[in-house]
Amino acid sequence: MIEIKVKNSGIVFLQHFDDRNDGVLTIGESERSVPFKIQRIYYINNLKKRTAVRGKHAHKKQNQIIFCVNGSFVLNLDDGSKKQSITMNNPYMGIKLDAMLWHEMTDFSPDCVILVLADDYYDANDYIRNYEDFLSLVK
Ligand code: T46
Repeated sequence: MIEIKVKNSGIVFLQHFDDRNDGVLTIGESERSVPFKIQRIYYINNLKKRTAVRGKHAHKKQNQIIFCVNGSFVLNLDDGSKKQSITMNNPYMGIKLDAMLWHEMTDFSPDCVILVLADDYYDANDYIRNYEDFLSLVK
């Protein structure tokens, strides 16, 4: 069981039904198992290079939950004081990326599929992409 050590994060588990050889059905409900109203979803696939790096930013206001629905990757979290790396390989477990949490995704398996649920529409101004700016804002 993973213990979240950084601030502005947490774990969400999704209910799922295992039909054995017929597959697994997984459910997330807005404002129920997903602790906000879902305004946007996006997914990332075709991660051909294990050495790819994604993320490297924090959000000013937006809250999200990130899942690895297939394969694996490493989620690197940094709240400005503590850092934590989580191997994402459980499709039923989401990690909360609340506002003001620096996150980077690395070490992608070729079959990795990432799903993200967000509580707002895309807004380029919500991103903090400079790490020094993040450190001064998070204090
Ligand atoms: C995050 C991590 C986990 C849009 O136009 N609309 C969108 O909703 C998103 C998510 C992205 N974009 C555009 C912006 C960029 O031109 O897609 C391009 C790639 O986005 P970015 O470089 O931000 O991708 P990642 O993987 O570094 O970050 C993404 C999310 O953007 C970010 O919010 O928290 O996944």
